[in-house]
Amino acid sequence: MRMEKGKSTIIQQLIIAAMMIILMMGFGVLMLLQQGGVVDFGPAAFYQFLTIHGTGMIGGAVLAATAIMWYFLNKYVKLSLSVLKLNIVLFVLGVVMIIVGVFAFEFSGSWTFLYPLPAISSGAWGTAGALTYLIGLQLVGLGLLIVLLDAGRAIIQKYGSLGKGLGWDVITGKKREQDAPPAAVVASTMVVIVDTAALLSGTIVIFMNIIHVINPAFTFDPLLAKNLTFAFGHILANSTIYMAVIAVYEILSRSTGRPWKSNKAFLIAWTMSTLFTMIVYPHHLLQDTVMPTWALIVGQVLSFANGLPVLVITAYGALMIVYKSGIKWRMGSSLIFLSMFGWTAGVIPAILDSAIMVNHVMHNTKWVPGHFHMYMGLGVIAMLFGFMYYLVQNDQSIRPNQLDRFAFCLYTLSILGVSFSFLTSGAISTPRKFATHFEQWQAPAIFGGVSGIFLMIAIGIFIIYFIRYMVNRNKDFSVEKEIA
Ligand code: HEM
Ligand SMILES: [Cu+2]
Repeated sequence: MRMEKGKSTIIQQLIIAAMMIILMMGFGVLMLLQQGGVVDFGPAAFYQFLTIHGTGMIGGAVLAATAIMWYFLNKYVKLSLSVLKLNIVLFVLGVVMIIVGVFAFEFSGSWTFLYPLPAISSGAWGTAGALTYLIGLQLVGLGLLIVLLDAGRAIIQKYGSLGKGLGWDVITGKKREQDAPPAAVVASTMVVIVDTAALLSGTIVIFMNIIHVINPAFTFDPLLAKNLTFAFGHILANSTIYMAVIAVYEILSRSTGRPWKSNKAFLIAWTMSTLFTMIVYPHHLLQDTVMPTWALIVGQVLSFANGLPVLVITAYGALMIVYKSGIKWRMGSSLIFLSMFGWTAGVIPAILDSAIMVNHVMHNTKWVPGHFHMYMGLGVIAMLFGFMYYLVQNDQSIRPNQLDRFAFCLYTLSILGVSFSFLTSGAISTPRKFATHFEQWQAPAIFGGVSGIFLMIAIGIFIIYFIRYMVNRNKDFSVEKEIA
């Protein structure tokens, strides 16, 4: 049997992403154990861990989510496989530079690299560290940008414009609902739009940082830099869910044999989230009193509504498509269904936090990592491994066994453990990004660290399944060759 075109590249990409994610979890565990007073690497190492963990996790999630988006979008429009491969090369090059920057040259300015921090480290790192880190990050961004531009090109070629990719002609009644673009195309169009904006902001601010590091006499407006940086970081991190959610649409509709219809409500929800995702980033700037008040209010108010339209329409759709469908729950569909729960549950503490009253108390506490670990860890990560199991399930005799089902339960419980550890710490006012904790803050951190170890075991079992599949597949190929 011949492989679908591009599938082995997708698999390579998923393996790189999955390996990165489990490795980065290791740094997460080390941080929690340090905060919990169990181990002590010193504050400098903690901030290196924080930097590599934040960058690596977002990078790994983006890489995996790109694989999901590419795989399904490619069924509707013609994408370039060489561009996808080039992205992997740029990604790996970039990650190597980032690792060198963080561990060899000790850059530890966090994945938010807030200007002018890369240039003023009080001796913690030098020019070399800042430059390798920033250039590495730029390479990773460049890889994603070319994949998105190619996707945008393909969508425009087939549907006429990005607006039509979002189904605007259906919303305005010029086209019938039955002829609306498929859900995968709508979601990809949204991602093309928001992530191109994010990557352009990122590129500008990374370049300005690079010039400033080389020549400190060159300065620029720190407030502008902060706006660009958080537009970049907020949108990029958020968009992982909008890429990965394509797996929900495609896998649930294939597993139930029912189509996922892009009706008007669905299209309107996606257009709203496209807009909101791009304009709510000022919720990261609430402490910058020099920001125009209206921008802060818009960011704050719309944060309530940021992902909500798409979340509601997707959660509702997922329930409806599964209801009385006689679906057979396999690892892929189970993880995908679980991810909907993770995404929904993770948004609740985020919405709480975007209430100004709550934000006054919770801002910069571990409540914040609490909510994003829940929706990334139980949302995006579940979508990613759900996709992985799905990709493999029809291919071979290799079937998930008791161990995989055990891993499914372990994964669910332990990521909840990690998330609740953060939320509890936040509720008792533990600040985030602190290398050491007072004694009364340590217990939740230790609990989270132990949960994180169990989480790594669960993810390890997922990865082992995938590796078993790879080994089997190679065997199959050699058999094929022998026959040929
Ligand atoms: C075993 C699982 C994990 C553990 C134990 C863990 C632990 C941690 C810890 C201790 C921090 C620093 C918290 C602080 O500010 O005090 C952190 C930050 C962070 N984590 Fe995780 N994490 C895990 C999984 C993930 C996943 C799956 C993602 C995303 C896909 C992720 C993304 C991030 C990001 C973006 C930050 C913020 C970095 C920064 O503030 O600069 N983590 N994590
Ligand atoms: Cu944000």
